[in-house]
Amino acid sequence: MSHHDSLPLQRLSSCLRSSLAVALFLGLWIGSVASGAKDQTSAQDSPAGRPRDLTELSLEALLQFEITPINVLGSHTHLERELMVGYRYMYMDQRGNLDGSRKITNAEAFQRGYTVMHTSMTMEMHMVEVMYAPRDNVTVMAMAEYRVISMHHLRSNGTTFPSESRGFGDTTVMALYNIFGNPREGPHRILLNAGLSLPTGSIQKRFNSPDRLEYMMQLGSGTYDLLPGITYLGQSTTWAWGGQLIGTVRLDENDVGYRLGNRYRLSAWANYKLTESLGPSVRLDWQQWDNIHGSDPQLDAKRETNPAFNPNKQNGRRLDALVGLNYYVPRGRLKKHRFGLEGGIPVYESLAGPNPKTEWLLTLSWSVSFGGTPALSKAHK
Ligand SMILES: [Cu+2]
Repeated sequence: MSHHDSLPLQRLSSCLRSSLAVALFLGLWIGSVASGAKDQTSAQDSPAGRPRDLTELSLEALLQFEITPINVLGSHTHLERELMVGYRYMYMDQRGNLDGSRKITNAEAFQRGYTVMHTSMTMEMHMVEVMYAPRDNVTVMAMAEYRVISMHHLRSNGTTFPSESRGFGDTTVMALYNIFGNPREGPHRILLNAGLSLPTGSIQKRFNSPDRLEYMMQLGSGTYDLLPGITYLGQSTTWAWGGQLIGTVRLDENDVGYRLGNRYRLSAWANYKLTESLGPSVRLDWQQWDNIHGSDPQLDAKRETNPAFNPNKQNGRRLDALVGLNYYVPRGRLKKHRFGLEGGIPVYESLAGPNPKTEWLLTLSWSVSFGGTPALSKAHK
């Protein structure tokens, strides 16, 4: 009785929705590439109408094509008076279960006395981001997110059932301070990230039942969380690389009676500027998170039915390897638009469990910047 046979309609519809999102995104992307190419011959002049040396133009474009690893929060800054608006879509697919770093079958889990197992879980996140730089060395940002999480379950008696949770997640605000290096020239820069996560996501979600959903189906932490971090950025005319260490530190216990474990994330990336606007990327992303302190009293009765209800079985760590493609539109009607695509798989994962194992993840992003002062105006004049 494979879970792949259960609920084909739900699986199909979720599959269709993701394919649609991907198709829409690729359409936008190809459209912008085409319109960029069309404008290429007609737009060699600078905004001031002053003809400019081609090599200088492409150097400016290369410097402007600041690579932004699309799934690393607060990993780029903007120049003075530049505003950025962006949208990101993330899809994460989880299938089967891990106990530690070992795969565990449903039959094994049932033998241990559990009565319900998760057979698959998907998470979709829609993230809207706004960034603004009051000065070259300070950028502030805010991000809101909407999550759709769905799960499939198998009972020890062979029956299956789905559950779903959707709604706004927590909201993040962050200030980024450039503490070392020149934001207009590089090549080496260090940023301090000072972030705060606001508890806008529900921690009391239910689905077709008076019973509250498990911890991993809740949409927020229920607490104010600090996001302290440090980011290193390196850049040459053909490469951009960097690393970021960021934590999520929970400040208090939430109203339900628990505090999510702290999270730590270490990311390192490299991005090659293939042309003045196209850059493939590679990234390694390490994440680890602690157990829950306290518990949701409404979930305690189910601790023995499934590990997802047990606050002491929520910690884990994971190393994802990701590849991506970034496209920056240097001129034309879609000037200053960026498109990004990044996908990856965990190369290592260990979970207190059994709990759902991550199979793959995919992020699509779009952003556009407005205003700001030209990159060369201060540095070269
Ligand atoms: Cu930005």
